[in-house]
Amino acid sequence: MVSTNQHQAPDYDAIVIGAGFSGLYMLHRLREAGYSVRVYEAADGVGGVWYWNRYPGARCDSESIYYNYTFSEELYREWTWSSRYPKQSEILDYLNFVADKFELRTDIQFDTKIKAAHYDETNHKWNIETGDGNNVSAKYFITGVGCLSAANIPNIKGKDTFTGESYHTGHWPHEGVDFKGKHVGIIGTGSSGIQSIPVIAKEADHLTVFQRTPQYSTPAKNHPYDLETIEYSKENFYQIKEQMRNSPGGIPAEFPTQSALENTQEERQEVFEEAWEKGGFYMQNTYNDITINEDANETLAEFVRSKIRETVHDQKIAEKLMPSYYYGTKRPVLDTNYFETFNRTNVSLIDLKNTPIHRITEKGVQTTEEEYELDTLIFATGYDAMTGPLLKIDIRGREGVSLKEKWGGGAQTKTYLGLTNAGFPNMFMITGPESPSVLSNMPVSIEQHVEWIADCIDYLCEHNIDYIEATPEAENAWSTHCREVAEATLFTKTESWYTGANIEGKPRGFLIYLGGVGAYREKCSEIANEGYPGFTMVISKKLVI
Ligand code: N01
Repeated sequence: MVSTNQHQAPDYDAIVIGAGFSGLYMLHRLREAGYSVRVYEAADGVGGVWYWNRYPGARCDSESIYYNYTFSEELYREWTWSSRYPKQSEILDYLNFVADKFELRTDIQFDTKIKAAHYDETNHKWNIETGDGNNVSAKYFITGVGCLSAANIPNIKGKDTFTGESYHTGHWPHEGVDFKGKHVGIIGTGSSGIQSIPVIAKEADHLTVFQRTPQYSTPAKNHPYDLETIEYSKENFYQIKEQMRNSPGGIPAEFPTQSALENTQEERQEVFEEAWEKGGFYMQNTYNDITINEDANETLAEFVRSKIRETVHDQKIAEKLMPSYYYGTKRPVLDTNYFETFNRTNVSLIDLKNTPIHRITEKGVQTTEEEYELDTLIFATGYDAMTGPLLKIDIRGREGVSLKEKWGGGAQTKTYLGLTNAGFPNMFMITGPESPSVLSNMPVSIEQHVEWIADCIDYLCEHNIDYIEATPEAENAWSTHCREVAEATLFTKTESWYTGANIEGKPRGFLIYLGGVGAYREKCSEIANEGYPGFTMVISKKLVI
């Protein structure tokens, strides 16, 4: 039970959970404005998901020069990325560099999980209980817990009986894993599986890939940066920053204006080939209707399938790798030699759609057809996304109602702008459900949220406001808008972690705002500039708006 410290001033102005991209910048921004802030972090270092995701081949799919903070030109100029896509260790080095440069560690308590956060209506403060039983309070409670930090290990029968080593990609041992001479199995072919499979295959004696859904993956075409690119990005800092902030996905890109169906087959082939050659996320940016029109989508889907057929020598294996869902409606994957890996003699592919896993045994994985004996079993099985990390904490707002109850375990998740919740005064979520979050370049979305929250807190302090809280009406309207935008696309027609379908028993819902980073920023700014319509603000029980 969180202690209430009746009639006492809070210990801090703000408490932030998490020391990843979100928490670090939130701390810096509020501290610079003179607020007292305490950050709590479960790990023993900064980095958030980049602290934990140390699996072989882990890299970010956003290009390095765009995958960083832009709040400080000095910081941007001081840091130089080595290659087009940053590897996990380099991102972690970057975040450590940021923490050192802005002397952030003094206000971060590491090795500390947050167990509960309860709102105290009498004193307008949040009482926080840490995992080790300590209590602390703050006027503002801010979550920077990430969207993909609650690891999912599916409840496969017998999963605890396996006697070999087993790991989840999102909780990889710091010392690494030695695969030499080992028979390794991996369950899952999302981004984590597809990045790690080619690397593990090179080291292991044998690798067995257990695939449930084949993926459209495109080559990342990673390469070391040349001096020219680095210099260009630094010299054009402001221009790049503006492009990122106002683009649909948080990355400078020209938005296509043409439908795939307006081109002939030959013309499309040329457009797709060009995008394929560039590598990265250019495929879905080839035409303006890839994610909204089934026929347009199929042209691209078939192009990628033809690439898989070309790459994989054994056509029986290629057929098993053939994806059939709408392209892009599961998170697009970038790879380095993924399909090529299935040409190796030490790699086997098990199609779980034909022969599902029956159980995990002491020795390995038993499908309906065969038992595969393994020394090491890897779960590349993803995350309880968006709501999972928040619902792991006992967060309670007004009248003791928990976030879990309010969101109906996820089924009735509603937020205002993905930033706030009715019934949870002075609580802010960085990249919460119903914001662009995972369908954007995360640092750009994180910066926008941090800046909006900091400006909002400034406003509250300047006007002596005790608390701000979203109205149920504003929340309903925002949620409806999010749903309508999503339903006009193909995203909601595919079962994915975007819809919650990857977690047994999780209610379905599409909790990402698809209107684009630029449009979303405009909407949030408009609300701030107009004095926060959609919120109630109270000074000592006197309603101000
Ligand atoms: O997880 P996923 P991930 N039996 O959920 C399978 C970000 N990220 O960790 O598709 C058998 O995508 C599941 O199968 P299915 C990125 O946003 C970014 O790979 O549900 N299989 C799927 O194949 C990404 O999208 C980067 O049928 C089971 C896999 O496990 C997100 O994190 C790198 C199963 C899970 O794929 C998550 O990626 C890594 C079961 N019971 C991650 N349960 C970069 O930027 C699940 N699966 C590079």
